[in-house]
Amino acid sequence: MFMRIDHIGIACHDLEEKIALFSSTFDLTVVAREVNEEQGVKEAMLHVADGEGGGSYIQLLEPLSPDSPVGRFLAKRGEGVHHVAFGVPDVERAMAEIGGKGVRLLDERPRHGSMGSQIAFLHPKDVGGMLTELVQAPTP
Ligand code: V0V
Ligand code: CO
Repeated sequence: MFMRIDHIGIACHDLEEKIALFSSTFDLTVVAREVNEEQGVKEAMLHVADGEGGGSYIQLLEPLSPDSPVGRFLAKRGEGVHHVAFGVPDVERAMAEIGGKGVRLLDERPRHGSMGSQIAFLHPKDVGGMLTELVQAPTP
């Protein structure tokens, strides 16, 4: 079902500060930036490696408002790992398969994600406390 870990999402208060930290500590390069109003985030993707069907990344996330998924997470838990995203060949098929096992889907249909991807989230309470994202990269 999964081709690779697409990205690890890190919640932070100050995107520019954390870009500087991750680039200098791990020698990573920012390959994309986006403001995603629907998800309530300003985000940056730092390239880690290339894998089957696409790359793997660290995704740094700053909330657009306190009343957003990442804003609420920061208030409750502080900065740190927010979600794990898996690359899948077909996000709708993965949603149907995983949803069929009783895991709650947080999205009824795929949403727009970073770098032109299609994404959907699974409820952390049904996956051992890990907020899980499914990512279908755009066809090249
Ligand atoms: C909340 N909980 C988490 C969590 N966020 N557990 C693990 N990891 C997280 N990130 C726990 C929380 O502690 C509560 O447990 C429970 O889930 C309900 O959370 P809540 O406090 O009521 O918080 P809400 O209202 O924010 O809801 C949480 C969910 C929400 C996960 C449902 O954040 C959501 O829909 N997330 C999906 C969208 C998203 O995260 N977008 C931002 C990334 P207790 O305290 O009751 O035990 S955007 C992105 O990744 C993009 C664009 C991309 O990759 O391209
Ligand atoms: Co993500």
